[in-house]
Amino acid sequence: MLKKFIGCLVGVAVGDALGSLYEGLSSLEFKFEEPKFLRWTDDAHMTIGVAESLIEKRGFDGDHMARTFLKNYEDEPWRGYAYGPPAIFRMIRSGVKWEKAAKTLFNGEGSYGNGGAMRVAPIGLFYHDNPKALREVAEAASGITHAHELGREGAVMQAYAVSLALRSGYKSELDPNDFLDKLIEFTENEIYREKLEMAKRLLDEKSKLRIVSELGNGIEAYNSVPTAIYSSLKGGFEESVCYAIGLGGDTDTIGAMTGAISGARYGIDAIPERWRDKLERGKYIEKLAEKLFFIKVKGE
Ligand code: R7I
Ligand code: MG
Ligand code: MG
Repeated sequence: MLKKFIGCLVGVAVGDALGSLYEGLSSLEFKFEEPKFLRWTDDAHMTIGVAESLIEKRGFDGDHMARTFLKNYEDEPWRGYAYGPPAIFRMIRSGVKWEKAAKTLFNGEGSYGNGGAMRVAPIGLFYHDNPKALREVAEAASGITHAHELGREGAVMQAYAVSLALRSGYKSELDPNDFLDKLIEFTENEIYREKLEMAKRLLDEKSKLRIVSELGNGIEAYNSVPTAIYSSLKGGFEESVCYAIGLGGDTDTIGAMTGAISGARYGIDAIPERWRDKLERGKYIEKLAEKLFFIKVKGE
């Protein structure tokens, strides 16, 4: 279990860093090259914020998590944040309540970008044994920046996928059909249900273009979370993350979310050493995963 916690958070950072080298390419242009150094972006940066806040507060505290995001962003604003989160951080900095800020974006509907889902892995780990709490906390934590139902549901689906992957091989192996069925059962949104049902039908599909056209590879949560869930079924850690990045589009985020699920499924030993050795702040990320594990599982 400890190795799976560590694999999950390191998986986010490795997937993000590898994917960030190919952002915006189409799946046809992809040719993988070994990087010299793995520097991650906002996806891992915000995942670190979620983990730091869960650890410090021994669970979810929205006000504290919002302030942690703000602090991390102000320390390193150059990490490739999109439009929404920095706009919200500025509002919070100027005194707007964190519960209100996200609802003012995109004509008052809130964002359906994948920023809530890309950072949710620590919540999937921490609430892995309580699906009801997992849903509530994933919704509330993504709601700090992503108020739109499709943004929040993307975070719930990604967190639940992480929790299922974490529990696999512990009580049972992970069967792809069964894994997707559990996610379909858990979702409360028709768009995610349809995408996950499509993912089931495409389990043996060879064409990446078909996967991109049916599941998507974009910045919207519903065009990237089902794609990452699907990609995590494409082999071991390395195969699934390379598959995800090879789809093109929002590669850092789809890579990060695939890395979270596959890392939770296979554990840290399955992540190639040549990537772990080059990972920016790798030891710190491992330490966060350990702390999360000891608080959760050992009550320390
Ligand atoms: O979701 P978010 O944090 O972006 C995450 C992405 C990842 O790929 C990261 O790696 C990083 O590169 O950014 O940021 P948001 O600004 O909330 O959402 C992303 C984009 O989705 C927005 O800038 C919009 O283009 C689009 N978007 C919407 N467009 C119209 N209406 C999100 N919500 C809406 C909407 O309601
Ligand atoms: Mg990014
Ligand atoms: Mg991205």
